[in-house]
Amino acid sequence: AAREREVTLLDYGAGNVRSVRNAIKKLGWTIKDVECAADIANADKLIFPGVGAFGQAMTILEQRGYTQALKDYIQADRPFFGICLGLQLLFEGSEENGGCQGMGLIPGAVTHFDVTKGLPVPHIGWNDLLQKHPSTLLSQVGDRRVYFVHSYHATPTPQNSEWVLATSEYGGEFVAAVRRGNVYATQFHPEKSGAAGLDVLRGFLEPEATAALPAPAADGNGRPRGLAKRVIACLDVRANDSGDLVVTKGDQYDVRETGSTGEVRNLGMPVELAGRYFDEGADEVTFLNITGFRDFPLGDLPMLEVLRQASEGVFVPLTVGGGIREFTDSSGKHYSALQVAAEYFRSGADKVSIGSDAVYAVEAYLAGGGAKDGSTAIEQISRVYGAQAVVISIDPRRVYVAAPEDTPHHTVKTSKPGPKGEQYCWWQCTVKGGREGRDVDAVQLAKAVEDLGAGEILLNCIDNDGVGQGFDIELTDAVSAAVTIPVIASSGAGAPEHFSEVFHKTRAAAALAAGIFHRREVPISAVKAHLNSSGIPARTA
Ligand code: 1PR
Repeated sequence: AAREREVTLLDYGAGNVRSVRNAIKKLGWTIKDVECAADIANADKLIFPGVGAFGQAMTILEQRGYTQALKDYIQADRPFFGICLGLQLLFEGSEENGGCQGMGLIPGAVTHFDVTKGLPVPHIGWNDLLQKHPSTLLSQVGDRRVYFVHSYHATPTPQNSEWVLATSEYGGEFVAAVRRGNVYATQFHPEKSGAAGLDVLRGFLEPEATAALPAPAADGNGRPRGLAKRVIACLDVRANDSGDLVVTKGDQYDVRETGSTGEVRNLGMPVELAGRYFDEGADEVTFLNITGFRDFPLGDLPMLEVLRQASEGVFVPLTVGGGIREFTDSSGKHYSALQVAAEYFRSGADKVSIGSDAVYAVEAYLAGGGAKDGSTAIEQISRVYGAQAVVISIDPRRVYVAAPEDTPHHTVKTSKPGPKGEQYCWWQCTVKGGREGRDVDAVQLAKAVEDLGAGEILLNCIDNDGVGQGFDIELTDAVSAAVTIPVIASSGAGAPEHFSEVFHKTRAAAALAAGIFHRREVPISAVKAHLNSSGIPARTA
């Protein structure tokens, strides 16, 4: 017999389900892993977090003999909770991977978001739920948003209406949660949806203790609705001169104190700060291992440990960057970029961010006339973990020219003329933490990495970093208008107004800041309140 407070987890090894495990543990439950089809049949409660691509997931389930066991379990109305792909697989089929069959339990097909509607795809971030019925699963969520990350979605139809528990809006209505009897599934990630998400998981695990409240009114008390613009807290991490990993912060990428000591600035401990930002309402937390370009990250066990510890208590998405590239260590052992990334995912990262290596990959891509051979880190990680798991961090620096003809690069007419009165500028990509400029511009890089399979762009700006005078609007506008994938504006936030400015004037989907949060100059809640009062949707709970 199953032990009390034990839930069975179907992890078919295609991606990171560490955060689901952490969330279950946080609620005081233990996990039994499915090792054979009989474990599915014998489960009291089964959680199925789908990760990776649709076709690959179906193939693995088939090979292990799980498909029939799952169908039988669900058709017998036993307690089941599918997450993300774990919802999509219940439908008849998906357009993903050129078309594949699903389990066929719910009528309808899973399709790609329509990119012609001008919305960034993947759909990443915190969105509102439109609850169709009262339920123990969702009613505790109330009016709070939940976290989505996906490029494909199911659509509510008259044929599947008996299943649809909640929908969400993104260029049209899509299925956010389904339910029939004891069978539930959500397109969103409860394990990444903060306190609201933990309430959803509790609603599944402990339905007897959870009341089905009436669905909240859809007007949200008049606040702006829909996909929230994300506010991300960033922790630049490196070893200080005594070898401890600390959160540091530079001005224009210089992280050392001025004056005779020249020490690496220390703004706190990474795990502690990540926990603080989760409590204060950050929509995501990003760790950048800023010396990763020279140190081998798998040799950097403290960073993996930071991630493990942070992910135990932080239930919003975690991104980690720095040193994601192939590497041969001193003993001659070779690691692919995919292996390095896999280690970060296993330790609790939801996304990895690639900096220098993306610039080299794009140089080769441009030299080859845009040919793709699948060998770059971006392609490899995107293929296995999905585009949404691959963020490209760009470190550009402004270069002034008198006229567009003076450079082959993408220029804009700038409102901030250069030192010699130059009217135009472009943004040069750099590698190694800004130490070396390359012959690639930020717009070129963004388009190329999108084509190579990246899911998101973290757009820093060396000139504005740490200056506190606002984001580089011209840069953010140029890059976010050039790609479909979401762009995170970064560098220069000094006040809540800088966030509303970048969202009003550009297509940025998120904005990231470091210094103002570390120094407690502006609370995250003040940024969110300001955004909402400016008519920009922001998640406040
Ligand atoms: O090249 O793949 O090993 O990745 C290295 C990563 O480390 C890149 O993502 C790169 O941006 C980052 N990095 C390298 N050196 C520095 C540095 O500061 N010396 N930090 C660095 C980048 C920029 C932002 C910062 C924002 C907001 N820091 O992360 O947090 O500018 O700051 P603000 O709000 O205080 O203005 P690879």
